[in-house]
Amino acid sequence: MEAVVPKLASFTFLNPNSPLRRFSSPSSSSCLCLLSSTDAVSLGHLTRPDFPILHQQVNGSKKLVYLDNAATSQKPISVLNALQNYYEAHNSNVHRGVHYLSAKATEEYELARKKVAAFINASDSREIVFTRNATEAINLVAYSWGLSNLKSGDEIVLSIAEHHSAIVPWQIAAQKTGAVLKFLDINEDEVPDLTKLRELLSRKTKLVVLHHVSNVLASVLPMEVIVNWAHNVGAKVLVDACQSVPHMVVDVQGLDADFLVASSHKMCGPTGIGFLYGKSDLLSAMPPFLGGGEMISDVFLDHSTYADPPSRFEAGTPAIGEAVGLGAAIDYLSAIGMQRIHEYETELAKYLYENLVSVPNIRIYGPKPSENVHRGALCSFNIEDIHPTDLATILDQQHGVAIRSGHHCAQPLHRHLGVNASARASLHFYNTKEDVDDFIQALNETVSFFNMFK
Ligand code: 7TS
Repeated sequence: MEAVVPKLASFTFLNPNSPLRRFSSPSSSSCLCLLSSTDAVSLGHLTRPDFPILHQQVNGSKKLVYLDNAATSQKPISVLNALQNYYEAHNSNVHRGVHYLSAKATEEYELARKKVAAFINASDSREIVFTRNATEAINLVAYSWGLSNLKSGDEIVLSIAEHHSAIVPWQIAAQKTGAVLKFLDINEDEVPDLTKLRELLSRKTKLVVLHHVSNVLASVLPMEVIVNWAHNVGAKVLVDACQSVPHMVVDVQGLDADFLVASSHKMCGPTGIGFLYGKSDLLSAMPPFLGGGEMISDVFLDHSTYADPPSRFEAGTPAIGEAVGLGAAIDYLSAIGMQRIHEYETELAKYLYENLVSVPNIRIYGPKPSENVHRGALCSFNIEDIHPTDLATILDQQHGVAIRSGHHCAQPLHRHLGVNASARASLHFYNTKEDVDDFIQALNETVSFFNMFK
């Protein structure tokens, strides 16, 4: 069992019934047994009271079952509270004023950076650059590192299962530099083919861009091994950790990742902020991405000199309140413990898969779970002769179940799978087996409804 020791004592839960209120004192030993894996009460039931949005009826009087967490996660009261508190007590611009509020806002903004660094085990908080989201973080690397390091004939290795935000910026960088994109296929188990990856890697490879956990296939890549292979040919690695950082322990030093990106809104934090982790020697050698205030050292009429990272990459007024909210989300996740979240979600994902597989005429994408194959906490699927958007619409309107349908910003992957869209149910730690049961029952009823018209 993991020792769950809250890192910070300061966060608060407005919900008086929240079991996690017990975490508000770091000296409280009761939390260790309350959240042990032998608890009769699941992590989902324990944490649900902290998410006000989950306790509502939608589309008339249907209980909301929220299973669209891969698109965005819900926010606990402590995060909502941190945002409100920031705007009520400390709102000001950062890094510029000498007055009290500006100093407070700067302190909170920089504390959030430290929390992100600690959360992913970066060796220095200056290795964390705040961006609008993961997409902007990838673009930052593509425009700054890519345009200054890639030349004609260099190769960038990606997989066909990447999110568009990990493909399109590299298409642009390749068009501008003459670099070539090499795509890794998925194998018959529907995971990126790692045997082929070894064949694709060569001295020409300058960068490998891969997801840690796929937002469609739910496959989990052995990133530590991949980074090692890439480094052996002298390539850098950018890890798209959008679907891993919110759900498991991610250790950038353990992975030896060169760059890693994630979005706050998928990790119970606010929208409008994400981050780039970059090794300090790489960030220090990179030119600015955007020009403006706060990213400079000196400005003359004909040229400027630039600040050190991370300021060099944070032009203009940043998302200060959002950073504070992200810090609160990290406190919340850390108080539960990422290993515990991962274990709970792995069980729940298994339960989802096992129940989903018995739905008539279903095709679930991605690897089959087994003792050696663990899937992320989501299932993308199609049911014969039913369009996934029709399915998602009926599930929402008739049953209050929120899932996503579409290509999930992974068109090349869907094309490879022979479809142009899929339905996707995705979990987070505040979901319960009852949510899965409600979803499966609603899905079976919806399938029967559509079958009446066959
Ligand atoms: N990479 C992966 C693996 C993702 O799942 C997403 C978002 C992104 C990058 C981009 O994140 P953003 O915050 O910059 O937009 N994925 C999804 C999804 O699967 N459904 O909606 C957003």
